[in-house]
Amino acid sequence: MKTPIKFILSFALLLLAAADIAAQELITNVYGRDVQSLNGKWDAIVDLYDQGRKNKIYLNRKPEGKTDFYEYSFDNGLRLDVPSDWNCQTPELKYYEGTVWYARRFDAPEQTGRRQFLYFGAVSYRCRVYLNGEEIGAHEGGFTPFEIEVTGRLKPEGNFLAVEVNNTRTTDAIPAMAFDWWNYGGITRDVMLVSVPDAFIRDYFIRLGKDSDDRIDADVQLAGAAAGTAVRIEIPELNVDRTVTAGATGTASASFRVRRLQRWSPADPKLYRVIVSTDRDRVEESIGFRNIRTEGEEIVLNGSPVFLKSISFHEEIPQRMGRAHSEADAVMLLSEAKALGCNMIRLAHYPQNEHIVRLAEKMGFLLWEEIPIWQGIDFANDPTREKAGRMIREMVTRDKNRCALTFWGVANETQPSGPRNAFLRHLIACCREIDDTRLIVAAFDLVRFDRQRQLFVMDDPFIGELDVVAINKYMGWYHPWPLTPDKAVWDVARGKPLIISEFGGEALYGQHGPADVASSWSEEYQEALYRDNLRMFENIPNLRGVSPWILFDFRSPFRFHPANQEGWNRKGLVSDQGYRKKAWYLMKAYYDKH
Ligand code: GCB
Repeated sequence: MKTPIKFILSFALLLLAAADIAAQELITNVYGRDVQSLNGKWDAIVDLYDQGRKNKIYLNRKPEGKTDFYEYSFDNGLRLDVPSDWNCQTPELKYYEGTVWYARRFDAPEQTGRRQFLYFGAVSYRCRVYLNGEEIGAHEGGFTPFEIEVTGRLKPEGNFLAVEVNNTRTTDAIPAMAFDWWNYGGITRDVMLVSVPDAFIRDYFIRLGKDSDDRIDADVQLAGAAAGTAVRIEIPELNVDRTVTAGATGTASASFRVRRLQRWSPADPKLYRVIVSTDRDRVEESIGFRNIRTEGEEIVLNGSPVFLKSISFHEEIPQRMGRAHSEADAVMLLSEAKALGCNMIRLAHYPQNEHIVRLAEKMGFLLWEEIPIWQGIDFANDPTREKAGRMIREMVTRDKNRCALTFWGVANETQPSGPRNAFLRHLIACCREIDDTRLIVAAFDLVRFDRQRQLFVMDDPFIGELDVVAINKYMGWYHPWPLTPDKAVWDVARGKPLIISEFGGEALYGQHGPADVASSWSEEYQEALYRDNLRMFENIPNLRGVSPWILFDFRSPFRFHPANQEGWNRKGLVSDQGYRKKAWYLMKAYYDKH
């Protein structure tokens, strides 16, 4: 027993050190750049005992002399789709947690005066990247993008790219050892070779000024460009055509008033064509403009209070038992949320792919995005805190131009403690450093029933640090009702807006039984539970949104019940096969009324 544990730990430590060499800066809007897709079939080797690195299989050697041989080859073996998880691709890998090597060849016609970056939308959970036999970078965190510059390292033909992917759960990871979703491993999002001019537009943040309905603030960051470079910002439909000059650090900023701005909202998700250019580079995309703020207990969108009709889903296509990764997958998930009558999605419990975020914005969903600070995180561990900070910065950097993004979520169900508070404060600071326009939220589960006062209350002082407080509360499922739902009054986070960020219970689609017996796992029980909770919500004075848990049944390894769960969390309003349960109709009616 001793050796494998020691081995796993030292491997984890090595990977941790490797995480530091990951490229931290991201090129904004890679989908709007000159890219070569590296998606498709990759060769793969399953490396159960982590021997591949020691044996340098990333060199991809072939025997030359008569006495040569190598105990590996990427040719004629396992082939895996990229992007995708490995679990859904072969039965042998369904439960696999460990290392898989991915490799492919690609050509990269020579380009002069340009820089090239390998872009990975996400690799779950950690990886090292090798190009033409050399290690060029590493990354930790399964849900955020990273890039590695490869300028000068590419050959016109036959580049060999190998990625060592590992999804072993460790106590210092985020998420950590146990979490209520499937630990999919693999290169789960798009891979691209991005080409930009040697002086290029690395980043920009263009948004409606905080508390203004007609001032646009724009910050542009150039790379490799001389001070004094002119940066042009155009929004043709608003007659905006501004030129500003970059300073010594390559930063150019402008604030300007616009007239007759049509602000983005769920009812009218208006996006404008925005062009940022220099004499050397040009990027174009669609950006929307809106205001979001809180005012006492209200959440105010474009000057009017809004009630959030939200739903959560995992980045998973249940019918395929695999990670969602394509635009078509995004259409499937978001259409079902639209059908329910939602105006918001809580992307659970980690940043989901850009196809989902961008399509959600076009379809008119407000978004809550969070990193997987999900129970069991080692808050006292400094490297874990640094890691979480990097992760949340990668999330905010990627999505800061999406006006649909309303909430940065910093935690889900954490217990008060000094280290927890310091950790979460660090995350809030990381968000605000990049973007101080969004609302900061965290979901708590500490609400308890105070028998003396006959009220639901919460004691966590951390709520003082948040713009909006969110509560996960499973009345009728994990918590028996202490009184009838119509008498359940809440006194939680008064003075701030409150969202019920999770509630619900399990039901097996097609199973019918008594509405008052939880163990019937029936649609009737789930429906009654929803009815009771919706009744209780009427007694939460500062309630400004609800987000049932969850849209679809989802895969979860610790849902052991052989008949009713079979490895699925059955709290979905829609079954794994896409059928709506009774509670779906109740929720739909509630949303139609609000
Ligand atoms: C929670 C978690 C969520 C779980 C859910 C459940 O409180 O935030 O990730 O899936 O409960 O079904 O137990």
